Amino acid sequence: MQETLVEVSRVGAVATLALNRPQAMNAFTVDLHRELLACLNAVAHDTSVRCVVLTGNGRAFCSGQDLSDPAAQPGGDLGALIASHYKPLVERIRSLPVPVVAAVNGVAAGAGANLALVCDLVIAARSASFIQAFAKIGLLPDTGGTWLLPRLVGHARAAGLAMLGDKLSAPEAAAMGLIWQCVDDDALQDSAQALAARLATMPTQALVATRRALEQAQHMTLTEALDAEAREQTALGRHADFAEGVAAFRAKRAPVFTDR
Ligand code: T3D
Repeated sequence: MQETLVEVSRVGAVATLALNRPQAMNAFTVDLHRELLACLNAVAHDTSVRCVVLTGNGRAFCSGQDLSDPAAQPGGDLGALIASHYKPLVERIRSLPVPVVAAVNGVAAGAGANLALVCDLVIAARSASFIQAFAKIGLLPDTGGTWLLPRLVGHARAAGLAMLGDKLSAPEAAAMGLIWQCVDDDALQDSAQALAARLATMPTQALVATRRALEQAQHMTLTEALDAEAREQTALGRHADFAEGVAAFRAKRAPVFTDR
């Protein structure tokens, strides 16, 4: 029987996708890429899903590209592998119509580190770590690393992390603002589920518009960003969730958001 490379589970409106190649520290093969993308597409189209948690089975979150995979051997066309698998994966996560929480349960190395960092909120176990392992094998950060790192922690730290490839502990990552939160190991999955359940009750389209606006504002002037905020706000102002938010505020009750 074919091994399930991504385990999918559901609690309420939260779908959890767990990378499931623990024997290889959840390293990416072409098959894992295909299965993860299919799962992300499925949750994107399932309107009952309002938040996604991405995590790993076993002691790693993800160790990046599987270095024994025939598709990634020295001399091969690594750019083609990125174009056909890593780029679509990152773009799928960043365009998902619901927020995505990375629950980093162990080491996140190479593309695995940037897979986590591309998610909306990253929560990590205290014993987890982040390694921009690329330079150690003669590569540069991919899977969005060159774009993400300076935006998250500034140029000096981005260059240090990317060029040295040292292991950064989860507490250090939280302290430097690379990730949202670090929690005790045995609290990770419950904390990630609680965070996701909270996001699932929130106005989904506003959260996704926030992701989009934060990203787009990076290459805008302040005036352009103000205009973009006005455009997004005009659209959100016409959604049922805004009406519900205001009605709930006025009635001093909890809102029930339904737009997705
Ligand atoms: O196509 C392209 O290449 C372009 C795209 C590149 C994207 C990338 O992600 S490049 C970066 C690739 N990843 C790495 O370089 C990380 C390699 N792994 C490590 O540095 C270490 O394994 C870890 C720091 C992740 C964990 O270290 P440790 O000491 O906890 O465990 P370990 O003993 O090294 O690994 C445990 C097993 O997992 C081991 O297998 P074995 O000996 O028990 O049979 C090891 O070979 C395997 N493993 C870990 N990472 C990978 C892997 N096997 C294949 N590929 C891996 N990336």
